[in-house]
Amino acid sequence: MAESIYSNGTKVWFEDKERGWIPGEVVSSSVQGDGSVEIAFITERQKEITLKSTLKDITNNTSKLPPLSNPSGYEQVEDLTHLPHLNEPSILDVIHNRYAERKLYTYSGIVLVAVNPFTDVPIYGQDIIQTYAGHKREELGPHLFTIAEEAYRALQRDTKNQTIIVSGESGAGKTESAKYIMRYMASVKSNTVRETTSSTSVEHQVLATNPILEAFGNAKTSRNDNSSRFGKYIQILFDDQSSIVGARIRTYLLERSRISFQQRSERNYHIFYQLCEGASPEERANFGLDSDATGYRYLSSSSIKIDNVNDAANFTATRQALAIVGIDEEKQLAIFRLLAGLLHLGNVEINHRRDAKDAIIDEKNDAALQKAMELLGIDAAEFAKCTTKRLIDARGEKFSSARTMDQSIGVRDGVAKFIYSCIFDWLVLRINASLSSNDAIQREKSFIAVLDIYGFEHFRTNSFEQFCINYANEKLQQQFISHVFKLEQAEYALEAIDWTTIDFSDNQPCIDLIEGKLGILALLDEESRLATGTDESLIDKLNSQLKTPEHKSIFKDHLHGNEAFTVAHYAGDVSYNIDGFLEKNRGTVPEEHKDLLTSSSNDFLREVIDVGINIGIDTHHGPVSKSKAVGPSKAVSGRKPTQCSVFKSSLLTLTEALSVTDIHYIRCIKPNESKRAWEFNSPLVLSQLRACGVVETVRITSAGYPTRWTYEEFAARSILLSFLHTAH
Ligand code: AOV
Ligand code: MG
Repeated sequence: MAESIYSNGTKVWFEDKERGWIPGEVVSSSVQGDGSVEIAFITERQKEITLKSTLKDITNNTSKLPPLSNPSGYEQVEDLTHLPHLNEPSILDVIHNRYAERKLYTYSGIVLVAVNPFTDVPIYGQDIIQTYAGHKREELGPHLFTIAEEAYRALQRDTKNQTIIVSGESGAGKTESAKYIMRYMASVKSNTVRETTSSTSVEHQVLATNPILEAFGNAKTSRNDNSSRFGKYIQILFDDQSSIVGARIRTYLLERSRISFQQRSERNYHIFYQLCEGASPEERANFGLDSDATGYRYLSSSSIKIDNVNDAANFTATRQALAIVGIDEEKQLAIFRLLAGLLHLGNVEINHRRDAKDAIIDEKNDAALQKAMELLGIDAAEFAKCTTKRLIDARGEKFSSARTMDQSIGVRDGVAKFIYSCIFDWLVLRINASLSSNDAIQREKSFIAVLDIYGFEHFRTNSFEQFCINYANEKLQQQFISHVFKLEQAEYALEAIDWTTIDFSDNQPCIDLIEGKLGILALLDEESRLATGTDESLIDKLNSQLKTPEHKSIFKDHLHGNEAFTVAHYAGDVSYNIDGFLEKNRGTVPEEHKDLLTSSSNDFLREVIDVGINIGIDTHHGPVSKSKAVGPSKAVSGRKPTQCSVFKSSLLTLTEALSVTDIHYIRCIKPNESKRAWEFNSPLVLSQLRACGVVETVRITSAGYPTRWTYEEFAARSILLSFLHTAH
């Protein structure tokens, strides 16, 4: 009986380098004298292949024979778990077929798979939102809105908090998806509410947070023209009538290095270009701003323009959004004044004395210094002095020692990064103050949160930032694995189904390597706290302590010896260049500069710095739960918190917060590397499906017991299986 699974004409899949998988067909099959089956196939490339297997392996689905393709009618199933043959090529084929028909979304059990169209698609309008409102998942095709609607219904039904986690690699479409979901939440409530909605309604305020945070926290990278350089967890707060009453935002580690340096073809944060392009003549005069962004060192290393992006128009949009969340014209100008100050600061010339390495700034003649300090409200001579000299306090005796040119440049850029991240912190704090006011918190009954972090990154050169970003993605992956796989296993156990645990790639070893007691983060922090620590001593330490049998498969030898270390992530190996790790992790500015900033004559700068310092030199802010709604969590006293220690603890808080909500998953897929509309690169998609666990989720179900089958379907299938078992 079993060989009839591979009878003449049966369609199968063959692996193919170029296309991932190609169709093939059985041309003959025969049972041999020894009881094995010999099957001949022909592939779409007209190649003939003959393979052998035992009957037992065929029936147990453990043969090395090519996977079966599905009967017609299943080419575009809406839910992959409904496929009679649940295998990788079939999954890929369905997603591909649907994409070719302009269907971006497919369910894979509890996960919604979303493939980026890289072009505008008319499927997110108000009419569509209203179509999805109030409908169950089965009634309409897969869509972001079905997930949003499910979360909304669950909130109404159980008043249990909900989280929608959007994941996927850089440029896959997370931020766009998150925005559509937020828009759905803001407009799904009955029409009557929408009609009375004014431009300052709470729904509008919630939506206005997007252009603001994107202007200040997104930038063009080589992978995505609008790449999020921070993580965002936004809770949309609902009252007992399921109406929106506010929102609460928490952000995660904004990339700072971008302020002073960008890789080729990348940009600084959008807001700088918006300001240069969009400021009025009067503002320009006030800030001494040149409309030509190439005149600024912090902007000029990058490409200045992005195709199809109008920075001036976006500047108007950013300002409108700021006004909507209650940041008035005066405060806006105060922000822009600081940003202009940073651009001038970057242009401060730092040289070294002809006869020595000592750094010098020509404070009297450096126009950039004068302008920068005027805008920032700091004494130019003082700034020049402590930037080029270090003040040393040796048991009450004070003297100064010269910094080298490179050290001074590092200090100058460090100050710029610090001010910028304080501005970002201030913005988030302000947005939270207006969107989660006491009144909103009083009325808050439950929330729907959307998590949109930076996606997995693998550039030609990867540094501290990529390490943190990929670590965050590992944490999410871990969360996903424990949720889906462990839950499903538990479900099988409940149903008393005897099945052997199916292997799935657990990323716990990688998490252990990173955050374990003597892992990378611990060693990085230890070295960062040593006055004598350098990047070289760090990599030596990593190599000597982590090259152990325990970490062997995860912490890999690197070809370039001591320049980098390689981590085998769930989504692929990444080599991190050690250059700058320590400095970026320390993330501090010298005390003298902190003093200068906190005693600035620019009131707004003092306010902003105060926020940044109180938050613990980081973006670890915005309470996650109502009970903790007491404002920013202060830095742990004593030791200065490092960037990665703050990041680690904020991810821990996030994981805890997620665990007490119902979770919905959206997995975004990037179909091609060149951002081309409707182009589907099968191997690329396959590698993402594999990495993120979609294939594995299905593989578990393919063992024979899809959890979402009805009892009848399940029973029918079990009977069929037992029939096959007894047939040989
Ligand atoms: P990401 O958030 O996943 O990357 P984005 O959401 O910024 O990626 O998407 C990247 C680009 O893809 C967008 O700028 C759009 O041009 C396009 N895009 C994505 N989704 C859609 C959609 N549904 N419809 C039309 N175009 C879309 V990163 O933030 O880099 O990890 O750190
Ligand atoms: Mg994004």
